[in-house]
Amino acid sequence: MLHSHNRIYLILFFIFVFPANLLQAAERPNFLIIFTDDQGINDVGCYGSEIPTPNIDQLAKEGLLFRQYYSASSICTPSRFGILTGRNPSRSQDQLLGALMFMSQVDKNRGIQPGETTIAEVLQQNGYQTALIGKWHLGHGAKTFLPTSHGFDLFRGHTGGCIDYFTMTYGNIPDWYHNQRTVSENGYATDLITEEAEHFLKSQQTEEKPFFLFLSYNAPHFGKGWSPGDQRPINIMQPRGSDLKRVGNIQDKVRREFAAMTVALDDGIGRVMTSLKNNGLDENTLVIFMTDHGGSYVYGGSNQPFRGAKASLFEGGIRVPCIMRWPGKIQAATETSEVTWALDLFPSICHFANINTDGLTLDGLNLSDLLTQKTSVGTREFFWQLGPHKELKRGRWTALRQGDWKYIQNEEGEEFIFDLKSDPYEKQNQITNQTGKLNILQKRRDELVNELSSSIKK
Ligand SMILES: [Ca+2]
Repeated sequence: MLHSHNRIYLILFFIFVFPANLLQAAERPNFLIIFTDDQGINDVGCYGSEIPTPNIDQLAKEGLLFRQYYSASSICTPSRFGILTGRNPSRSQDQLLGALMFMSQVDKNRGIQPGETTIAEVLQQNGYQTALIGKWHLGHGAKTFLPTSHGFDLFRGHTGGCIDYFTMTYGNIPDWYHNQRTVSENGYATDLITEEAEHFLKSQQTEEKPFFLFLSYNAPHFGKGWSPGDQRPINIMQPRGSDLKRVGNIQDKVRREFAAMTVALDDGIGRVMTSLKNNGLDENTLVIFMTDHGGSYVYGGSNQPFRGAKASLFEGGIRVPCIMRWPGKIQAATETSEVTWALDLFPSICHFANINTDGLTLDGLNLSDLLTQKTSVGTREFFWQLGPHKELKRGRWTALRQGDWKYIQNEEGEEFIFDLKSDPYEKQNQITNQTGKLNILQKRRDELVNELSSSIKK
């Protein structure tokens, strides 16, 4: 039997010399979220697109492909707020229900506020190394809005909704950051983001901490060039000539340009996955590929056969491609039609990182059993809201999915009810023959609007 002093020394040894969190650190997984911009469900090869995306398709061959996965919004800023906070964007302090505009004076004072808790912050506090590479779009006026103020050890990328792919400026304003400072870079934005990710992954070989990398490509979103004649920024497609040749079979000019920007993105994803493997990290990393919302037809995207697009709440705006890959944990080459959304990532990641989320108000579910054992997540209820946006001439939308039923009210006040089980492409509006259902869903929508806005953190 140990002498009581010895026993105390032994206990102290285990607490201080052999800390439990070091043991856990070796076992805890890394997380890599590959987040693309305005890439619709018909803009990914393995979902049926004519655009070749062999590297994204490879993720599906090695992982789980989601058929009913939703983004938190059909617009960039609220979608990003949702995925990073695990909370419905309607709960955001600044009511981030539309796109933050880089040139707007009002939006210099709006963004993700210091009181909001991000997944990066929680992981950082629990011993993870955290990085955001690429697009932010959650605030750009003050340091308090930058990723480094919201849990990211490293930020390399841009704060606005898009960038000139060749000059790393928004129009003619520099918007390429290294942490809290703008830096000048030459190259092609998609490649710079890829190279930065490769650099980060290489550094992880010798890093004791597990990592969380939010790899947020701006592609295949249009670029923001500068019109010298008008002296103002303009939206332009920015493919490279060499990439255009690879998709020369696509007849429509804008679609071809979008496809060229998409193949460059897919190359980048391939390089990042190679880097993950070459650095011996891929077995212990959960890789999540998804897009921020549906594509815009004006700029070459496609959500066929689903109805609607970016900035609408029909399925085409919010039902997005999503693939998760984790060798040995998630079965390869599988699919699921379980109804899930971006807000499920926060609690799922915390589960795998062994972090307690008690005390946080989260709007998603832990998907760990679905991922590793294909357990059903049951019936879900999702609510989306888009705010009016004068500059972009957009109005307010709300939508509610309850089980297979979906209610939508669009910016003109028109209402729709669809049974997604029999009508996933939202062709049969059942507003006249489902009046009972209409009343239930309208009432629940009203409740959620009030409940979520009253829960805003002050
Ligand atoms: Ca977007």
